[in-house]
Amino acid sequence: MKFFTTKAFFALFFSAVVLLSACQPSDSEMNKNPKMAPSTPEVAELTATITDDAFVVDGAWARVGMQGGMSAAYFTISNGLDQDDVLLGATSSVAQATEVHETYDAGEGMMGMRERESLPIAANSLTEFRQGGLHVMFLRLTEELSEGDEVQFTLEFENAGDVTVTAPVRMR
Ligand SMILES: [Cu+2]
Repeated sequence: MKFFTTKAFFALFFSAVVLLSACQPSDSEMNKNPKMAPSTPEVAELTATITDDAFVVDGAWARVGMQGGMSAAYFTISNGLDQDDVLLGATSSVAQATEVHETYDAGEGMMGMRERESLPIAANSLTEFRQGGLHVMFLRLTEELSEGDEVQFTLEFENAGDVTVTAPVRMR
């Protein structure tokens, strides 16, 4: 299930307009207890599984973007520890600003996105950053991101500390 049509999705990333229309509201972005029977299509599409006793960021990729423009990175946070954590922020050298964003239903068929300065990561949970949901946003790219490039960014967690992620750049 795709949350955006291709056209709307490109509008999100190549337009300065943050709000856009004709998108379906975002469902749950945190999929807790994925070992249980999936209750939504989003959970059913999850390919990552929780690794016991490990804290892993997996499956990362980033969207192509023009210098001065925007891009975003997607990945899955697998917290197989028995300890809750908190994502406090993200940094990178490819953009003048790197932020943790969530997509939200702004009402009247509009979708918006906004920064999450503190995102709880529950013990024994999978948190999927995906198109139309949570993402790491690169604002004002300092270089062009082309297909085949790799982007590095660092996620800052309260307990897990800094986790540096390498993400291949793709169109979609
Ligand atoms: Cu964003």
